[in-house]
Amino acid sequence: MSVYVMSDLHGDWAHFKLMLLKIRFSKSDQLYIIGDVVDRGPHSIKLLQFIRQQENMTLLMGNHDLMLLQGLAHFDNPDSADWFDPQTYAEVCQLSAEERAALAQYLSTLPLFLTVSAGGQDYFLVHACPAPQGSSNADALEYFLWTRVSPDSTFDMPVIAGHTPTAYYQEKIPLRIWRNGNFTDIDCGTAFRSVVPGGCLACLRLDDNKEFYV
Ligand SMILES: [Mn+2]
Repeated sequence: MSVYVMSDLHGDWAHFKLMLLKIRFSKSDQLYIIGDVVDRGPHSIKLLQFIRQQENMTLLMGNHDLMLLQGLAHFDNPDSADWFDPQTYAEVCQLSAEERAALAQYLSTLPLFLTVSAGGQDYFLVHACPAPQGSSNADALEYFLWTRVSPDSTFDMPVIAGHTPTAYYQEKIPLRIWRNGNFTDIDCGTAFRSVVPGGCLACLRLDDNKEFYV
C-alpha cells in the first residue's frame, strides 16, 4: 500500500486518469488531493463526482472548491451567484437538484488540512499555506485556502501544499515539484499547460518521496 498526493487538478480529467495509470493506482493505495479539483478545465464536476465515489481518495478543500460550494448555495438565485468559470457552471446546470444537494453536502465536509503519516514521517497537508498559531478562524481560512507561501518561509514540520504553481518559485521547464526546507509545493500547473510552457500534473508518493509527472 502506498500513499500519494496530488493537487490542483482543475477539471483536467485526462491527465488525472493518465496519472492513475502511470502510478498503477490500486484499491490498496491511498490518494490525497489537496484542493482545487474544479474550474479552469472542462470536466470539473465529472472529476469531482468520480473522486467523491472512491473510498481510497480523500479531497481537501481548495479555494475553488469553496467557491463552488458557495455557488451551489446560491444556484437558485443567479443574481448573487459568483461563478469563477462558466464551464463549471454549465456542468452544474446538467445536475438535478438532488445531485446538486449531494455535491454541496460532500463539499461542506471537506477538511481544510490533514496530517498524514507515510514512510515513518508525518506530513501536514493543506491547499495553500499553514496558518500561524493563534490565528482567528477567518485568518486561518485565508491562509489555508488563499495565501501564497513566500520563498523564505520556514515550517517546523514537513508541509505539502498546492495552489501556487511552482513557476512562482523557479524557472525550471517543464515545471517540477518545488522543495524548500520543510515546504513542498506540488502544483506544477496542469491547468495552465496551454499558456504556461512546461505545465504538467505532478504526483508525489510519500512513502519514498518519488515524483511522477504527466
Ligand atoms: Mn488554489
